[in-house]
Amino acid sequence: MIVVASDTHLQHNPPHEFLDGALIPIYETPERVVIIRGALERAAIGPVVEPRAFGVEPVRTVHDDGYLTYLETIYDRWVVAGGAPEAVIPGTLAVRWMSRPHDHPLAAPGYYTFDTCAPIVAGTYAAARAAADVALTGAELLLIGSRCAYALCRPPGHHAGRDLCGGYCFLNNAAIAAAYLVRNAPDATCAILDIDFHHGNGTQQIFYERSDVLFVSIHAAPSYQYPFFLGYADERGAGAGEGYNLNLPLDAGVGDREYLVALDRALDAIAAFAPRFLVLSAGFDTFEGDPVANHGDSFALSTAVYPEIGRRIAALNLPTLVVQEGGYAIDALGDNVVGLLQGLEE
Ligand code: SP5
Ligand code: ZN
Repeated sequence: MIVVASDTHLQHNPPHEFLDGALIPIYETPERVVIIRGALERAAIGPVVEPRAFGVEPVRTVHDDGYLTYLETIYDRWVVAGGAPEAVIPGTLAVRWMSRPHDHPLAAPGYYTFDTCAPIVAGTYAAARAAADVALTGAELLLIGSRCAYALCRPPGHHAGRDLCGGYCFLNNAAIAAAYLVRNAPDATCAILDIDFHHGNGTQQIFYERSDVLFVSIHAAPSYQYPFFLGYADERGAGAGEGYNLNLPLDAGVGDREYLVALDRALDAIAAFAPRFLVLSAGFDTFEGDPVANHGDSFALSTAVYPEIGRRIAALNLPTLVVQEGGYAIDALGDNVVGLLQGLEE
């Protein structure tokens, strides 16, 4: 399986995030990619190729222009205006129903951000664009006939909406890849299966009114878990997209067996849609020891389940792009990623 990866992610290395009222060392670290690459190498999964530079045009099909300009320019403007040089983290969040756009460097972060867990540093935009290029390069591989590719994206993407960052995400890599696939293959459709522990609220928002991209997400129920405000089962899509959004929220503590039952439901829905392509938003924070999920309400998946998840997804027999999302249990992350990819290849 071809792996696409870039070192540009190293430029995104904020020192902290503001989580549940505390300023803490950020969980989403460059080390995650180092760990994954080491494990891929030991397992002889590869070759590893560099992304091609696609330019901003395919990113603009998913994200708002004002938002992209914001991401590219805010760090310098923020520092000049007196913001903390460690990272841009908004002190005011614009509740959209009672807010108007605002371009002041200390106000714009609150307009374009939905939480305090997406700190921006000088290299964030370059890293996010490189991650989008990694996903697009993987998409290109499917277009030329590859059955499966792994896009080692960092920063992750599935929480990023059309004009919002949050949850460590700035550009929605999976959405950008899916949009590229359906635009560049005649009459193509694409399913996105999101198996990150957290609901892919950004991806859902981006495709909510579209019928050419089916979004299916298995995640911790928003009734008790981040991102809280979306991810319920009754969100089924709207307008032309009605019926093309499927949320499968799960209780805290689910183990391998219950998870695989939900996975089979997701796969049945995807099989019924019969898409031309599959994009897998692959988060590994479903693992039992994940520190971001763990509040007593994490899932309890074992390392042994990831190959089985891969095998069941592979049984769909669809050209599949695996896009890296979350996963913060550093000691197990490499094995879990390798397990999923090996299962997909069987
Ligand atoms: C891509 C991705 O996985 N983003 C996740 C961002 C989650 N951020 C907030 C999660 C809050 C969960 N509880 C904190 C528990 C600390 N031990
Ligand atoms: Zn997650």
